[in-house]
Amino acid sequence: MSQTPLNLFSDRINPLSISPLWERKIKMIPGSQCVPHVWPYSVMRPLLDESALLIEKKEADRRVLMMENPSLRGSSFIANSLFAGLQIILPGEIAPSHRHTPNALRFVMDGEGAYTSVNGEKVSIYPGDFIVTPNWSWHDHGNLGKSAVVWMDGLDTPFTNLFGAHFRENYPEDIFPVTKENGIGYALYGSNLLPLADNNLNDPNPCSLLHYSFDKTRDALLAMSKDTGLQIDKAQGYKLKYTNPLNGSYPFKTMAAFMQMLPLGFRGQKYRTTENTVFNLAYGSCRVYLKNRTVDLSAHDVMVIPSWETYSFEADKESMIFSFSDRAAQQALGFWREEILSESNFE
Ligand code: GTQ
Ligand code: FE2
Repeated sequence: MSQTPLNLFSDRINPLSISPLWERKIKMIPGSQCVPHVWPYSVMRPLLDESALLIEKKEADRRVLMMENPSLRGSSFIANSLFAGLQIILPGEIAPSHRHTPNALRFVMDGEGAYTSVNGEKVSIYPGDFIVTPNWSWHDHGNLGKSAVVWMDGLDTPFTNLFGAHFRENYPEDIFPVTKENGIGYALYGSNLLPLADNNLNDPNPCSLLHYSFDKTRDALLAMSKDTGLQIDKAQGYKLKYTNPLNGSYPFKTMAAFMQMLPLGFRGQKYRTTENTVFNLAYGSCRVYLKNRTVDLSAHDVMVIPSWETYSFEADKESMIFSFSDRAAQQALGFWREEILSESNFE
């Protein structure tokens, strides 16, 4: 480069940790360095079974295979704003109680007999269920059944780490005392009813709706698909968001969660959004058209679609897809956008 006065100036300020805006290299367009990626269950499950033999019972809480975006190797993250891992827990095992500042969600994929306990409320969980673990709440998990249980963990760890606010601590015992009536959260908050006096507000460990059962979610989606008055979303099919029954907001300040149903033969339109999304196919099978390729998803496959990547769905069987994203944070901050790109699918 020729030594113009401007170049000489840049060279001089560079050692002072100063850069001129007129030379800035950051992206000022939507999208990130992350790429869409799929982790097939046919690959993940044998690896999880193998990890169960390698990682001891008392370390069961660390038996997670993290799905890292190919462009974020070493970061633990599946997208710039999200963490996702698959966890396996064997019959008789417990994952010791702890708490952390990241919020966590679980989506149960396979196996029966597991429970999770959040701030002293124990809930039995079944495939297709969605579970909320609010930040800083004590939680432990266990498997009282006869088969291995696999679920997906979704966390907003990139947010706590961005702010330098990641705290984690272990409870002095393996299990946090169960102090609440079994199923209290569901009974109180899961039936379009709310307690008149919200004593919860003064409770350091308030109870709330922690568990959204697949039975109800599926029934809602099937009813939605049969009601001719309800319009199908041209890109996403029939789609429901999980909400906090206290105020209808997303279950977390950062993360939103959804379940969608693609009817048999559905051909979705090309779509893109700024939200980073992790999908997990609950049942059925579908095809996803990406920019330069297509991927086929079957049950329990995980797919990440990072911000502003164009995709469309096509269903060769009736399918239900769970997903979580950073939409809650993006909408709260005024960043969120979406776009339907055309009337036609990728060919
Ligand atoms: O099971 O509580 O995948 O704390 C990452 C961090 C799972 C858990 C993860 C966690 C957990
Ligand atoms: Fe945890």
